[in-house]
Amino acid sequence: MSLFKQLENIIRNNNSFLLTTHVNPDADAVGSEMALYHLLKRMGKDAVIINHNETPDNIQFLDPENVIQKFERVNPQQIIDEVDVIIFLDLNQITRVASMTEKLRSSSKIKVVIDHHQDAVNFADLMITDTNANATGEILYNFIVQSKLTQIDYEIALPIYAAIVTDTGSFRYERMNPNLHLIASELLKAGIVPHEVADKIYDQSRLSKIKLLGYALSTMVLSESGNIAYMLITTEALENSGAFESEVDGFVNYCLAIKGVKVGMLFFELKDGIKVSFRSKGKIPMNKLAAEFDGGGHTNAAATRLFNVKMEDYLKKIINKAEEYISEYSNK
Ligand SMILES: [Mn+2]
Repeated sequence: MSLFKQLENIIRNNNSFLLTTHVNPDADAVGSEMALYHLLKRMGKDAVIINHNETPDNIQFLDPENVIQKFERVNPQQIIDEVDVIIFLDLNQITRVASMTEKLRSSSKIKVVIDHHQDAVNFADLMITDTNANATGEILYNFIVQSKLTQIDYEIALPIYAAIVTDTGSFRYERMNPNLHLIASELLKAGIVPHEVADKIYDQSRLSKIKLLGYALSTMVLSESGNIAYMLITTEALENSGAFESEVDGFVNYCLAIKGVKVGMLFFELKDGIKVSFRSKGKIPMNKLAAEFDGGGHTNAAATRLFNVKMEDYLKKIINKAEEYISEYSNK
């Protein structure tokens, strides 16, 4: 039986669902949750969404009725005990749910993963992991169309469109394919207005974030080879700017805007360790580079979070490792 058919059966044969996604949720994470939530509600099912984090301001429009709840504010054990199925979206390792990991791991409820990242760890009863998909929202679109469980109307098109736009860097990353533009076309026919969505997601920044971006850009360094550009944000710089930690997402992409640069990195110092974001052009596998330092992700975008370490102990190590990956994979 196909994976979609198995998912359809799980949905049809059960009544209550808990949806969740990864730490620091993006528009693909929240959009996928909301699209599936609407589908389940229309089928008369009970559905709750619980995330480790609050939804970022710029994608709150995907959840206008505030159905997404924050883990630390609810009684998670009670909710987990009451549902039939737990569906994990846009993640393929259970630890990505952060504070919710142990409670969800120890639950004996039916578990489903719908995701598009590489290096999946099988922890669910049904793993729908398609690394060719540009976004988890794209997988859900195909599932809804094929299963015919509901219509792709504006309410469902909006979160799916937001998911696809952000996970493709506005339709320009490497995995883009003709079919995704056909999907986008269908979403536009359902009433999506691209400039309105783009304005909400990208052009509602706070001044403090843009100022911090300015600072981050001013720290940018090119490695000796010219292959790597990286930026550094210290906790002090973050505090001085008044920006939020989550607002740093996406800064790393500016590293790739420099001619000749193949790998971009952002070193972000946090109170209890560091976060490193990796971006690459071509086939240089950032997921593998990140995995050398306990992280993961996609070929062209990955990240790691290291606790209780100092930036200066890792900066050189990570840059050297990145140079090795560049020489190994550049001509592949
Ligand atoms: Mn995604």
